[in-house]
Amino acid sequence: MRTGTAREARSCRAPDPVGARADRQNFRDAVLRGLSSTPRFLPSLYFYDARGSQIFQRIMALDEYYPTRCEREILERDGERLVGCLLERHGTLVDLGAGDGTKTHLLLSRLFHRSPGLSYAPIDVSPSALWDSLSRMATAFPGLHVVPVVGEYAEGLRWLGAREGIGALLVLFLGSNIGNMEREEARGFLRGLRSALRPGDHVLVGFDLLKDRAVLQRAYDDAQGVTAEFNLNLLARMNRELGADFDLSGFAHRATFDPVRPAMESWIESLRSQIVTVAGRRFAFAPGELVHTEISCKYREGDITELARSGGFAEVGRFRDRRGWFADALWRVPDRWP
Ligand code: AVJ
Repeated sequence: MRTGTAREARSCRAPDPVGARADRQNFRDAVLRGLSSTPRFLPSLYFYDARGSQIFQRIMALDEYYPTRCEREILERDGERLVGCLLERHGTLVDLGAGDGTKTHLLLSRLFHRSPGLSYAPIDVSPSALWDSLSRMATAFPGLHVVPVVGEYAEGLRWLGAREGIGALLVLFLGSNIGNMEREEARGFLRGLRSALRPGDHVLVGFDLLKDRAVLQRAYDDAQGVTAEFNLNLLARMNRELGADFDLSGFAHRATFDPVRPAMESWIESLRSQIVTVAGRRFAFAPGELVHTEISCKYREGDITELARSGGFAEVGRFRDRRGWFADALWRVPDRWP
């Protein structure tokens, strides 16, 4: 994990080579573990290299991919109430999985002139996405105290636990990023988040709500094939970084709906019998074989209530878009727990 200031972010655009080596090592280990498992999987975390982050930007602009626009509608309409806990006081807006930061920009613009000593702490695994949003934020909000953290959520959480002098926290976990975790994993994550926080801190969590399955299917298998490109970029990334020899035309994107979790799931299907070399190891793929790449959970209102309770949070409010397709839940760390 690396941290720095906004000023450094502007002068030092390239990710540090030591961190990059560590990323590559982690990627290699995760890939070899996932491809050696039955059934095979690849962790969705690795979608977000520089290319993947760019493709995800294009996903967010798709007509079919409604979550981004739904959540933006909520942040625009209810922004004032969502950031109320930091208004007129010294505190820190923490962004878990900050991505390109456009949603955060919306919230920061409500806080910047009114909260003296405000800090902004974005945490993201993608150095390129982080540095981009940082330089944009430094330009939009001159003088804003920015503490960027390149790393996974767990590392970011440890950093949170060790903090001093940055006031009350409002932690953003937007975009239904929580949906990438299985239910039990999400519970553990939220418990860990709550234990890194102090009474009076707040979290704002975005949840994609369960809806008509045709709408879901289109959102995860768009007509232009941008989501397919996003998914198959995992193979291209292995070719680029691990000396793999995937022929991308031998694989296809698949999106399925699991009504039990409920969740959308993404897979990479091998279209023929083929042997691929990855980091010097050979892997045989059967025709029709599926590699699991992502789970995107969909939530019922009661699931959100249950997650708040099991995480040890008190729910302050829940905000939905007009169509009721997406919800942002505002939770507070209570004074006493349990
Ligand atoms: C960024 C994890 C919320 O699961 O909807 C978009 C990623 N995958 N299309 C999601 C994604 C396929 C997205 N999250």
